[in-house]
Amino acid sequence: MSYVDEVYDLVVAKNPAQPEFHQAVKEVLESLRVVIEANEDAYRKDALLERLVTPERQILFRVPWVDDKGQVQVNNGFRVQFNSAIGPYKGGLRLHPSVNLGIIKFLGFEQIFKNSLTGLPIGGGKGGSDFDPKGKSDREVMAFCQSFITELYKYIGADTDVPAGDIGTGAREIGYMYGQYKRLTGLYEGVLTGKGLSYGGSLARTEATGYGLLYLTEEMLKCNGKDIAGKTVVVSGSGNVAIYAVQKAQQLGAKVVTVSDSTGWIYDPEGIDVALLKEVKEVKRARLTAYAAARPSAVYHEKKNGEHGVWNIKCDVALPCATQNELNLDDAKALVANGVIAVAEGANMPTTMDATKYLQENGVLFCPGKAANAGGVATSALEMSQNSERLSWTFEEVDSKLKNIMVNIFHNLDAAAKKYGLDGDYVAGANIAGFLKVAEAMTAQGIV
Ligand code: NDP
Ligand code: 2IT
Repeated sequence: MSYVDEVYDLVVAKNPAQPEFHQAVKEVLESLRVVIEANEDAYRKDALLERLVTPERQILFRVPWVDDKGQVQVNNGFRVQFNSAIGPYKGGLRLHPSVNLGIIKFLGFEQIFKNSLTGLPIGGGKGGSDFDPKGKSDREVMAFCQSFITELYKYIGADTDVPAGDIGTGAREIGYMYGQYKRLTGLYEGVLTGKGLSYGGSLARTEATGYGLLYLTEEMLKCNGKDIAGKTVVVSGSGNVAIYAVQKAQQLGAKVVTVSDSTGWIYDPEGIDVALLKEVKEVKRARLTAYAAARPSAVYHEKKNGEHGVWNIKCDVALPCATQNELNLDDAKALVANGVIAVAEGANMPTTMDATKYLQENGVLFCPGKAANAGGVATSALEMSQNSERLSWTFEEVDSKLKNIMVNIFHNLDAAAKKYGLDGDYVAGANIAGFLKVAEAMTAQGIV
């Protein structure tokens, strides 16, 4: 049996009931096959793949907090410190009821390659909790965040592990966590990114993932003789990534006609009104029904079971920006039937493996999340640099560095795909380019 298949079987056997983790590992290992097989004996002797798929450390903890009725609530807390070969662990904290160890491991595993692709010195990690911030008061969210950090602070630090936002963790949560970390340690250091601008945050970090997604998409289209201007775009999600993807797509001359949340989706043929979307989502923390109520051109659709509405709308470019496995084979068929030319993932692993294959086989330009959404973590690394030198850069400075990073990522994965005879397979290109740097660092550092 080939080394790649052996290691995949081992992952499934050793990590039962973690389907998302298996999926992430399978996708990466499948595309590394050509690289591994060229050097199989050396990699096998060093157990390089076994070490790559096994987190360096996993921290699982209890998070007790008191709700507004005086009732004690208990959540599960997680931090998976996956790989520190090329830098301190770096990756977000997800707060969502669906969070479990397998979800955090899939995200942490993806993060290793994503962070490598940025070209910046950051290792891979991820964390979070099954706490649901939705419908909670600010005081309840603060109580949870303080309890979460009261345990996690022992394991993180500006030079060891630097968490940030993800689903359910935005500026409010990062603020409460930072305050508690500072109180417990007495340190004013860049231990978290996505901080507010008044206490060490970076300009353009809020916008970075969505903007970066569009910078990369623009470059991918350009290198294939196409232009983002004038294109019709469908976006899923209406959180941090989606909002700034919509904004940048419009700035680049595209028309975005959809957004969604977990209960429904909007079709707005006039183009999404970003100011209204921000008011509804960032200020009022309301549902998309509030957007539809304020916008005559918008039609709201309640989400029906198993149906992912936005992918049935005719478009040129599709940008899934909500969550994992939100674009399946039926959705891919609908997109292809409607003439889609490009799909780029703002979310982590939003496209199922069979859907990815279908899109690629039908000539759709497809860029995976570990490359397309790397602008968020890249700008987090720029926030770490600013914190270290105790300076703040201008919006234009950060934004132009972000754009350079995204353009470079595209060219690196394109070149890696070509080098291994997989021209146009950007999934393989991203996995190979991300892997090679980490593998070289792991090999150089010996058996650790
Ligand atoms: P937010 O919490 O700001 O927004 C998430 C959006 O996705 C919301 O519209 C939410 O709807 C929807 N959503 C979340 N879970 C589900 C679900 N299970 N089913 C349907 N819809 C869902 O998160 P972000 O925008 O930060 O993150 C979105 C994606 O991008 C995630 O995959 C994340 O890992 C990834 N990402 C984020 C980065 C960042 O910098 N923030 C960087 C790189 C990747 P509702 O509000 O109704 O729950
Ligand atoms: O998935 C991701 O890359 C993020 N949620 C951002 C991580 C970070 O450290 O900014």
